[in-house]
Amino acid sequence: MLEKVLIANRGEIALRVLRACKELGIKTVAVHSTADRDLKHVRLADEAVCIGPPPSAQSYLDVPSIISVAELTNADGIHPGYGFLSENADFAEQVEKSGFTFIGPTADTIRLMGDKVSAKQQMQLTGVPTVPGSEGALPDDPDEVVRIAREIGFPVIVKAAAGGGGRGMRVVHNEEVLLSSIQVTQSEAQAAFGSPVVYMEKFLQRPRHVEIQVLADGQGNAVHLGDRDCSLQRRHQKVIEEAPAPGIDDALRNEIGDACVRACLDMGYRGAGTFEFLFEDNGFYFIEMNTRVQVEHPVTEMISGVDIVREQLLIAGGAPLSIKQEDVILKGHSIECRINAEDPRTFMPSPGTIKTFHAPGGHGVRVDSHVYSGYTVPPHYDSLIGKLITFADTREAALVKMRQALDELVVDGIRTNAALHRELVTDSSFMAGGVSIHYLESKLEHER
Ligand code: MV4
Repeated sequence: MLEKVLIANRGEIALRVLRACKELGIKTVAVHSTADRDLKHVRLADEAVCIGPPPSAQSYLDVPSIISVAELTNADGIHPGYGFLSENADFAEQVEKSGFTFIGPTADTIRLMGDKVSAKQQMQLTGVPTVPGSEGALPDDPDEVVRIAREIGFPVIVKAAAGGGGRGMRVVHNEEVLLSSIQVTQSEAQAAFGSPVVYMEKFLQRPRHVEIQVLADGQGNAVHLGDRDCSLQRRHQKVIEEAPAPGIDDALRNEIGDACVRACLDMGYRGAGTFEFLFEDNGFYFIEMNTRVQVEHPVTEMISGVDIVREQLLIAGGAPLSIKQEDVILKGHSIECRINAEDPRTFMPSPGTIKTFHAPGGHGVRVDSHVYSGYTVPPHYDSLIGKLITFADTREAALVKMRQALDELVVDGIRTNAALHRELVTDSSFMAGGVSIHYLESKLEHER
């Protein structure tokens, strides 16, 4: 069992990790930048150490500083949260080489999944369905590339092997621009990621983003906790997520979930993880795996009753998974609205001091937020100030609760996207369930 965990993150997820540690009797160390002295988890942690100035590169991404603090405070584990160093294999490796436990998978697993070509190949080994496309990286021979594209059929999408999350990809609609598009994507990939390797897939035109949550202990045990629909997004930033994904029947959900579990066992996966799929015409197509806890993990917690962060800590402490698949019973429906400090028209970050903050509450309402009246949102980090999560027997009832929660929410002094959420939870297409990844952007385009 871990005794003291260093939380290498900030904001709501740092608070989420701190709470799970406290419940397990694990001591906590907060590391923070000079801009983050007033964060709630910094106040609540057993120890807090300032590691640098506001820019992330000099604080939350400063590996030597973070490892030094772990040494100085005698921490035994490091929780990376999401973003920052959470999917940095070199960080995980240095943490482990310094004698600490990285709360996540091994560096080798992070590396395998970080390369989108090797991740896809790993899935094909186990029989997780992937998007039809090139077998691995694209070859240099232009004739061969054209042959592959013809076989897939246009439109195709060219993606950087080192990309992910929407970075380094390009849709190609016909053969005339194929080779030049590949070259541009390769140059961009080289500049952005230091690797020109690209691969090709069939471009799915109107998919949904559906992902599967897993937990594995690296000792031969793994479970899935069902799916989440994260299709409501703008510029690859998720806005609303929900579990389960509407309109997908349990047999299909369990079939894909079981395939993800087999993939975990095959690669010796350890920790919490998410398999991302595109879902179209009732079929799942793997695109990427996230080897961290995700922003939207609470909706899965609500319908499964499993505390995902607690499980991460227990697994990292060496405990075998306490849950078996037959113990996982998914019940009800949960929705999450991400509340951002941003301009409602331009979506530009809107930092500043929150004069008044009132969180909603009541039966089936959860608020994961680090902010409070008088808190100043710094301009240096992402604009998420909290997550409103509701849970009820049915999707309709969870939506009713979300409307009420949004009505109760007060955030005065800064601009937020609360009005957008109030609009979305009464939008007839969203209410019907199952909109595609393009729905929000096209709605915003038509309205503004
Ligand atoms: C795709 C796709 C359509 N077809 N791949 C974007 C983020 C990255 N994780 C993969 N992405 C996509 N890959 C094929 N073969 C469309 C997207 C995509 C997308 C995916 C999930 C959520 C939002 C998205 C927004 C635009 C494009």
